[in-house]
Amino acid sequence: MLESSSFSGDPLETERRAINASSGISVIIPTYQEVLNIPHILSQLDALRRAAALTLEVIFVDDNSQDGSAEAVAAAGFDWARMIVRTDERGLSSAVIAGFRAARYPMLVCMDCDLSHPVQTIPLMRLGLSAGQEMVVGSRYVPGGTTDDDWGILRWLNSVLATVLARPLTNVQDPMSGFFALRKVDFDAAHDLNPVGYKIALELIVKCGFGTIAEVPIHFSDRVHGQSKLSLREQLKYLQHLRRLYLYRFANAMYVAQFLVVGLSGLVVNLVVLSLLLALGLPEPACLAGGIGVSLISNFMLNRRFTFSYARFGPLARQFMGFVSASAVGLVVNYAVALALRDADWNTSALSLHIAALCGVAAGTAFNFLGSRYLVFRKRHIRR
Ligand SMILES: Nc1nc2c(ncn2[C@@H]2O[C@H](COP(=O)(O)OP(=O)(O)O)[C@@H](O)[C@H]2O)c(=O)[nH]1
Ligand SMILES: [Mg+2]
Repeated sequence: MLESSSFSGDPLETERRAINASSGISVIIPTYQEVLNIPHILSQLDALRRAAALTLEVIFVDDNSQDGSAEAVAAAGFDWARMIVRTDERGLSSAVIAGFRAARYPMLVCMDCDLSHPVQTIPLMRLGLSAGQEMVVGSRYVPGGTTDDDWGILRWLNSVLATVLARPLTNVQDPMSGFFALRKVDFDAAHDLNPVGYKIALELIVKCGFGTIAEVPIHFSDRVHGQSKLSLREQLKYLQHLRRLYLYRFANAMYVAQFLVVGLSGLVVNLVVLSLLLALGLPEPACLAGGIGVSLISNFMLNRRFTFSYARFGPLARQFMGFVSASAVGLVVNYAVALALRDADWNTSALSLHIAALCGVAAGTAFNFLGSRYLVFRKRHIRR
């Protein structure tokens, strides 16, 4: 699973990034109400530290659990283990980021406190980084990786679905893993980290732009003590997180895709309103105008709220006038392109007018999109 690669170029840069068999390791463990697990994970790490002669620090980042966790770390009496207790912030990803910032060694490891991640894998992760990998992920889904047997079908489906949705962002088989290692220098250089959500590995994979990521198989054990904090709410937040990462990675393609989906919804709104007004017995021209008017408004609102959500605090009236103008010009472009193509000297066939109309729609939509993206909802208009 480990593919070796080496860094080229600047020798200073190579030295800065070097990880070797004696590099110190900072293990970051986010915790919330894990008092029962803390003594166990510390004794596992202590055994590993002695057996593999590791230079190691362990930083628990706890969100004020007030269940005796801080006392449990102190009672263990290890000078290489400490706990940061946060009272001003909550959340798994932001806890990991805080721990990574506080770390003092060149190699960072993140793991759960619930004993589901095998500590013996840590030296292998260091080997991966020293061989030139930029990140090493402890993976359940590469050959040799396993989970405890009692995963129900729902839990399994949930995990597979979450992983499949992340596939366009990364080839890593288990980007949902909470067990991974990377260099401190790479973490320090990462921009725009968004500390929302549960999937900090995926966030780092996308935002650090890693080219070489290795996966080492792990056996993932179910937690024995305490409860999982992965709630339905966190899982819904994951969809939001994914949308942000897609926007980050594929910005313009995402704007186009969302704009087209909104356009299709406008088509449905238009036809529904048209039918309703007809059923109310209004004259046909009024029904047509009603359908167009309501779909224009719904398209505007949806584009403002979702497609170009960065602009949702901008001036509403001005944006609406701009959107109506861009749509009107789009209509003219649509009509002009369709007419021009119809008049062009093709070998006339029955379909040609339809094809001309479709090309008109495509040109009008493209025009609408560009007008919306770069004029109506342009970024520099935003004032929060
Ligand atoms: N600091 C902090 N740690 C958290 C929070 N939520 C979960 N954790 C810790 O993050 C790790 C992963 O959470 P866990 O409940 O095991 O999630 P699961 O493995 O997906 O079931 C555990 O060590 C938790 O104690 C949080 O809000 N703040
Ligand atoms: Mg866990």
